[in-house]
Amino acid sequence: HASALFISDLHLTPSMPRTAERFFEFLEKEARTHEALFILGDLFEFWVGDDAKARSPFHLEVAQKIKALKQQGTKVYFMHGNRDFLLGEAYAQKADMAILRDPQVVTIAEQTWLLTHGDALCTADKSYQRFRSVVRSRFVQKLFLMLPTSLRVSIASSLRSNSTANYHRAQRFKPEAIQVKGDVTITATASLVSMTNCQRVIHGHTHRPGYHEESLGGQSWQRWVLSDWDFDHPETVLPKGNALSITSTGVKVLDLVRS
Ligand code: OKV
Ligand code: MN
Repeated sequence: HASALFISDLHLTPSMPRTAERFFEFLEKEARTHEALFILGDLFEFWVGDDAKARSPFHLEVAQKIKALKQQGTKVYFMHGNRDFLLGEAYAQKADMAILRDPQVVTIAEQTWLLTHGDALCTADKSYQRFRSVVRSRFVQKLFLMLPTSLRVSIASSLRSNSTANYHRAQRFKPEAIQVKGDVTITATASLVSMTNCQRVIHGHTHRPGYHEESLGGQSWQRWVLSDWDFDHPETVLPKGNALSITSTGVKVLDLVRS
């Protein structure tokens, strides 16, 4: 592609209508001017199977709006995040988007870019990586999808409330400098860079938007981190959300709050 946009971590749910509205506006404005849109995971806050969402008007609307962008000429790619990893071909077809493997190397404006959601790089968080290897195993996913929808929904909500409680316990009283468990590690990034031979990395997941020039051993790379989106809680958190734009003229971060 000659130009592309990258976003991640919108965490869409029907209970966050303003974030969804900003996404729809983004699809009609910013995304239209690029050849491709890459959604690098956690488009949705949770996902327990395409069948469970088939009758939800919210998820149908999101699919229709993404499909409309494709019909305007922008290709849409989706990579799974740690929350919506069960999003399957049925929903992807409704939205007319192609599912990408994590990691994936793509060529944009004559340069190669390494795309990943980012959770697999958070190797300091051993308990998360244990959880990940269980729920992302093919076999476990197959079994989970055989359960009745109502049971899947209740397993999911108890896992989520558990994880929120653990998070708050772990983060309590800790200065920001030592909250490192939730960030990607240099060693995991270095091994991905060397495995793929690609020195420009784009990911989300950590909710720590930024740009980093890093190196380890003889290797160096550049790393762009996408922001999470939140336009629903203006009283407690400032609205946030960004997109990375790559065109023949360069790389630009679009602040979706100020535009
Ligand atoms: C996604 C996360 C909930 C983190 C469960 C097997 C199991 C799949 C699942 C259930 C949960 C996804 C699919 C969700 C991510 C959480 C809590 C923390 C840190 C099984 C296969 F357990 F039964 F074996 N799930 N959902 N978390 O609600 O979307 O990523 S989820
Ligand atoms: Mn994530």
